[in-house]
Parts: sequence; C-alpha cells; structure tokens
Amino acid sequence: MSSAHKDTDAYQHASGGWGSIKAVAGALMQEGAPVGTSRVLVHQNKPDGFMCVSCSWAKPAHPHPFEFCESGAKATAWDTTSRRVDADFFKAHTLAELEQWHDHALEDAGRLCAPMRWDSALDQYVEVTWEHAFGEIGRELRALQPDEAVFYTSGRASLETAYMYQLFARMYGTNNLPDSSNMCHESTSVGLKEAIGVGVGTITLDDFKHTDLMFFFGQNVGTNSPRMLHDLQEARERGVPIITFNPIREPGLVSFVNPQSPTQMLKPGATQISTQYHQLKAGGDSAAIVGICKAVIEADDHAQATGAARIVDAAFIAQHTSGFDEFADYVRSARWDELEHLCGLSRAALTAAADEYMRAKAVIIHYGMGLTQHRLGVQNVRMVVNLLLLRGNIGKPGAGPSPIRGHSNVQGQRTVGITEKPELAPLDKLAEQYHFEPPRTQGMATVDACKGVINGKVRAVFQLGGNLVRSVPDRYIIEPAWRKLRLTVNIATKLNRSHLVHGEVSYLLPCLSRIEIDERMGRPQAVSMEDSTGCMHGSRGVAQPASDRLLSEQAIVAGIAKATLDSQWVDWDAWSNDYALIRDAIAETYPDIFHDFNARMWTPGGFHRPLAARERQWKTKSGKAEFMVPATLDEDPDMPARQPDDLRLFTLRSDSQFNTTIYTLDDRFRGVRGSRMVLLMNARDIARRGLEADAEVSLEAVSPDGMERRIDGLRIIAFDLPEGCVAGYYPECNPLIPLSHHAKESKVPAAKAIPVKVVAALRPA
Ligand SMILES: Nc1nc2c(c(=O)[nH]1)N[C@H]1C(S)=C(S)[C@@H](COP(=O)(O)OP(=O)(O)OC[C@H]3O[C@@H](n4cnc5c(=O)[nH]c(N)nc54)[C@H](O)[C@@H]3O)O[C@H]1N2
Ligand SMILES: Nc1nc2c(c(=O)[nH]1)N[C@H]1C(S)=C(S)[C@@H](COP(=O)(O)OP(=O)(O)OC[C@H]3O[C@@H](n4cnc5c(=O)[nH]c(N)nc54)[C@H](O)[C@@H]3O)O[C@H]1N2
Ligand SMILES: [Mo]
Repeated sequence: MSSAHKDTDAYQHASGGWGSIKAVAGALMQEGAPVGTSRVLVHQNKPDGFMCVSCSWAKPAHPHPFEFCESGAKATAWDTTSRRVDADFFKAHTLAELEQWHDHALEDAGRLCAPMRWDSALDQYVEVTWEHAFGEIGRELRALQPDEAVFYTSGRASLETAYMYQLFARMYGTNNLPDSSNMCHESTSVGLKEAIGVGVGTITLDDFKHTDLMFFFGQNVGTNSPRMLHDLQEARERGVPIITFNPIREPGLVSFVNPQSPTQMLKPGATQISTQYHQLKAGGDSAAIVGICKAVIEADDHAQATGAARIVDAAFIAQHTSGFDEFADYVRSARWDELEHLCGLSRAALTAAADEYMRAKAVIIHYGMGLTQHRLGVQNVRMVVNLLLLRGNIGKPGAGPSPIRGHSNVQGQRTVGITEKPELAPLDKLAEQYHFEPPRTQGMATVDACKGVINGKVRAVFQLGGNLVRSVPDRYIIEPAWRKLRLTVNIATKLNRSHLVHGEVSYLLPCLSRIEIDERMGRPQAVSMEDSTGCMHGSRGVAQPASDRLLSEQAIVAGIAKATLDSQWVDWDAWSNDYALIRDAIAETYPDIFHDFNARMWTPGGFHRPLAARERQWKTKSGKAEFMVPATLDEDPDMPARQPDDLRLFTLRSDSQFNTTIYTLDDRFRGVRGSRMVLLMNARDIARRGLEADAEVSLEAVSPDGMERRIDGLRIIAFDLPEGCVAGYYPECNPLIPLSHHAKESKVPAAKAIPVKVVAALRPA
C-alpha cells in the first residue's frame, strides 16, 4: 500500500463547486464508465427514474435538472463500470491470492457476472448454474436448525426484496434478521420509539420552508447526504441559522457552492452553512445538550421569578409530555464545570447555542453517527428529544428530530419486517396471510450474530449486500471464526473481503444493481424504497445489465426460498416475475402505510407513511412524549482505571468511500491523500507524547477484557480536533473496537468513542 502523502493541508474551499465537478468527471473516467453513464445520471432521483444507490436523503417532487451529488455520481459510476469479474477472472486468481489484494482493488476489479461456488480443491470460485446454487443452499439450510442461520441485510435492498427476505427467514423458522441499521441508527429506532412512540424522524422536506433554526449533531452532510446541501442553502438564504456540534470542522458544514448553479459557480463566495460551530469532544453530546437545556431552564426560572413570559412551552409540556419536573430538577443541579469538562466546550458557547434556540419558534435537529455510535447512543437521542420538547418542537411545521439515515433503503427495510425483534414484526398478520406459525423468540442483532459465529452457535450466514467481516468490530477475532462456518451465501454486486473469508460451503450470487433495467418475462419491473423522511418512492432501472447471467435480488431470494421451503401459500415464482404482486402483498400486511401501493408509488415526491408523533399522538408507555433523566454523562464509567494519556478514537468516512467500498485512498475535504492508514491528532497531544507529525505509530485499544487489540503503521497527521480525541478511518480501525463495546440498549457498536492509547512510536519515515 502506498504511504501517506505529506500533502495534508486542510481543504480550503467550500464543498461542492468546481472540485465536485472534477471529482465526478474523475470517477466516471476511472471506472471506464460507458458514455451512457452521463445519460444515466440524468435519471437519478427523478420521479420516473431510479433512486440513487448512495444515501437516503429525501427526493423532491420538483427535482433539479441534475438531482444528484458528487457522492451519488461516484456510486453510479461504481455500479455502471465497464470492468467485469467473470469466470475467467476467478480462474486466474485463487482466493489465497485475492486475500492479498487491497479492499479497493477487490471492488475495483468490476461487477460480478455469474453465480459462483467455492471449490476447495482449486481454492477458486467456479461458475455454477442458478438451479445448482439454489438446490444446494436449500439442502444445506434444511440440514440446520433454523436459529443456526443468520440472514443479514445491508440497507440497499428494495422494499420488495426486504419483504420477501424476512418472510422467507420467518417461514424457515428464525427471527435472525440483523441488518446494517444494527450498526447505524438502531439507537434512533430504540430512543425515538421510547420517547415519542415512533422509531424514525418526523420531519419532511416541506419543514425546511418553515423552520427558523437547525442543529447538526455528528452528521457530515457534505460527504454523506450532499443533496441536502441544497435544502440547507435555501434555508440559509432565508436567514435561518445553523448550529453545528462536531469535533472536526467539516467543509460541507462550513460553506457550500452549488455546483449545479452556473450563476453561483461564477460568483465568488460561498454560502456559509453553520452560523455557530462547536468543536466538542467526541462523546460529549449528552453533556453539551444538558448544558443547552440548563441555560433554557435557568432563563425560564428567571422569567417565572420576574413574571416575564415563559421560555419553555408550558402548555405543550403540560398537555403532551411526562417527566418534565424530574428533568428540569436534574439540569438545575448539573454543574457547569462538569458539563464543560465532559464536552470540552465553555458555558459561554453552550449559552450562545441556547440563546439562539430560545429565539426560534420552529427548530429541527439533524443528527447522524456522531450521536448514535456511542455507548450512550440511545441516551444521546433521548437528549435531542428533551431539547426539542422544552419548546414544543415536535409535531408542528418546521420542527422535529431528523435522524439522517445511511443506506438508501435502510429505513424502509425495517418498515417491511426486517428486524430481529419479534415485537416489531406483524407476526399475527403474517401467520394469517401465509398460513404458518412464525417464530416468536428474539432473533440476533448484528453483534449477537457475530458472537454466535465466534462461539459456534451460528453455522450459516447470508448477506444480502454488505461486507460484515469488514464492517463489524473485532476483525481479528471475527475473521478466523467466519472461516469455521458451514455455509456462507453472499448476494452482491461487487467482490469484497467477506466473499474471501468464507465457510465450508460458499456461494457468491451476483445481482442486478437497481440502476439496471430489470426485465422479467419480457416486462420491465420497478422497485420502491423509503427515504430518511418516511417517504416512499418508485425506482426503475435505466442502464443495461452488467451481464446476462445476473438475476434480480427478488429472483434470487425466491429461488432460495422455493428450494428450502414447502409451502403452497406463497407463489415465489409469481412474485419474482411480477413485483407488483409483492407490493400487493405488502399492502395487505401493512394497509395503513401501503394501501394502493402500486398506484401511489409513482406520486412525484413520493408518498408519506403516517407518523403519529407528527400529529402529536404519542404511542409511548405513558401515552405522552417522555423526557428522560440521563443515567450518566460519562461514556465509559466502567473502563479499567483510565490513564491520563488515554485517548478517544472516533472512526470516519472519507469523501471517497461508501462504507466498506473504497473509491480512492484520498479524503479531499480533509486534505488527506494517498493513504487511509493515518491518525488525526491534536498538535498538543502529539507534542505531549514526544511524537512528531508524520511519525508512524501503533494504536492499542484500552479494553475491559484485557485482550490485546492493536493496529500498526498509522501515520500521524496534526489536525484541528479537540485534545484527548483522535480520529482514524472506518473500516481500517475496526480491529480496535471490542465487540462488547456498544450501546447498551441498541447494541450499536460505539465506533465514535473507542478508548485507545498510542504505543511504539517508530522514527519518522
Ligand atoms: N458518500 C457516502 N455517503 C454515505 C456513506 C458513505 O460511506 N459515503 N454512508 C452511508 C451510511 S450507511 C451512513 S450511516 C451515513 C453516515 O453519515 P454520518 O452520520 O455523517 O456518519 P460519519 O461519516 O461516520 O460521521 C459523522 C460525523 O460525526 C462526527 N463525530 C464523530 N464523533 C462525534 C461525537 O462524539 N459527537 C459529535 N457531535 N460528532 C461526532 C464526525 O466528525 C463526522 O463528521 O452516510 C450514508 N451516506
Ligand atoms: N468503525 C466503524 N464501523 C462501522 C461504521 C462506522 O462509522 N465506523 N458504520 C457502520 C454503518 S453506519 C453501517 S451502515 C455498516 C455497513 O456495513 P455493511 O452493510 O456490511 O457494508 P457495506 O459496505 O455497505 O456493503 C458493501 C457491499 O454491498 C454489496 N452491494 C452493493 N450494492 C448492492 C446491491 O444493490 N445489492 C446487493 N445485494 N449487494 C450490494 C457490494 O458487494 C459491496 O461490497 O458499517 C458499520 N460499521
Ligand atoms: Mo449506516
């Protein structure tokens, strides 16, 4: 692997702009994308086109002429590449050899073309027929106890596929349906459900027109949901302030030039995005929000004492909430010096944010992985709700919590039954609709599934998308355990590490990307998905399929289900030949959300699912929106005697990756080039340890179980982040996260606060 370039000046330009156009053109060329790709892009996120395979941000009813961003264009180029990983490719490379390749090179080799089975004598993937693959997988599954198999979903599969997949797993006999949300926004699904009765955000695109203040906690909009920058820019042009809490100054949250607006591209000066930017310590969010609430409650106490108008929305609190008095007492007694110490921000900074909050009538709080991927991730989400509830900022125009989801249909998959929690699936309805007795016991979430692989209880892992051996914690423990599995089945578009680290019987089943034309029995098919704002959209592929041996995900799931189950109550063939029939079935299971699904899916701008909390109906235990008193503000109270030089590592995505898919080794916005094996560190922390920028160091996890977890060869980069925090890249740093280091209630791995120390500094290269 090449070493880090010295050129690590932080990005001096606004996000978007000419840099963005250059990056898109570069991505198209690098992938040898056919000329048609630029034509394909015109259909991206359009009511009659396909929904982008990158992020899940909302798609407007009146799209821009080019309704895509730099990240989305890269994702499209990645899928429409002219390179192919076909039977000849596998004849030329054993898996032992491919294991030496960099992750980037594996995916960059091109699109998978035909169904493959691992041949142990050759140590190669060898082409087989689809019938052969389905037949053997079915026999293998029938030989296992259902709970020995795990059916993972990464968040890209459509609503139709996800519905079929969960039904198949349950008819087979298990609720082992973990998904990427288990590593992502599960803290939201748990926290918002407890607090306001729905496990998803409550805002829609329309709320941007009515808001008069927005917060951003731990979400990197410029890279991970860039189309949203248009909505932010419009709000900023109306004078709406944006207050950001993030340990790093992310260019997309600082300023933006719209690369699709010719007039803006020619004008000097970009739109300022954040009007206040608070570089808090990683893991300091609960403390920071409590500080803001404290300033609000102090102002309200003062107002009451002087007979001035109340600061909190007393009528809303009385009518709609429970637990206010306990929470108010808690924040009154919280000490400013402790809050300042925990979040690394001054009382003056927190009060400045509170002052803005108290002036605003309608407030949206956007948040992402910086909030959810913590041991206190669920509590962080509850603190967001506390802050909103103080001034009635849920269930009115322009206000509400806005968890910005990751994968393009991760929210939707949960809506149609992908969940390991039986209480969240409509089991009685499924039983009635399909005449079977669904399993009622708790299934495995992603970290439970990993534990099961390690302790041998899990014998088979299916991955409908995803790259688990890379995306989960504790890679060095996971990989050897994965190799002991009996069966691994990967339904995928491109080759990744999880296809090389495989079980005794292993299949690699290539599927169509949803950018591609999907014809069944001569008729073009369409699929659907749910965006971050609870809105459903149809999607129709426009590009030629990468190979004529590909099947759609629906057809693959149907093939496996048919070969595994004997049930006359589901016509898998009919479903896989006409997806409208799957949508009719979904509508029957979930009439409130999906009635008239086939007709409504093409509504420009999509159709919204009903959300009780938007109407101020609270489906919670108390029937009210619930304030929560935090249990602790210290993320790692149980860590063994923390040393003063321990650091807190948070893992980042670059602008040139999609999760474990690495497009290039650069991170343009953060000025890091040529290598991802770097450690971003505060200059004072570097000096205090007698280190120098550019030195190579190792990083060791401070783990409660005493096991050694370490990565070598990280090059230090002096970076503007708070003392005591360091940053590195996901997934390279995943070996440092203990599997047990996760949010208690949601089991989301705490990838944004990993206790570490720097060891073994070598001489600068
Ligand atoms: N181009 C592109 N788009 C993507 C993805 C991708 O990899 N590439 N991934 C998709 C997926 S699955 C997801 S979940 C989303 C992820 O999108 P995000 O939610 O933006 O996730 P991250 O990039 O992991 O980190 C978010 C931010 O959290 C900050 N942060 C770290 N620790 C803390 C903390 O303790 N507190 C606060 N307040 N901030 C903190 C980091 O500096 C970073 O700016 O993006 C989706 N979209
Ligand atoms: N340290 C650390 N770890 C993290 C995170 C972090 O921030 N830090 N983030 C976590 C988060 S938020 C997430 S969502 C997970 C993601 O974890 P995963 O879901 O395991 O990984 P992805 O990288 O999204 O999956 C990429 C693979 O999906 C396949 N694929 C792509 N498109 C399709 C398609 O259309 N259909 C099918 N069937 N397959 C397809 C390709 O083969 C590709 O290689 O990682 C988590 N892990
Ligand atoms: Mo995610």
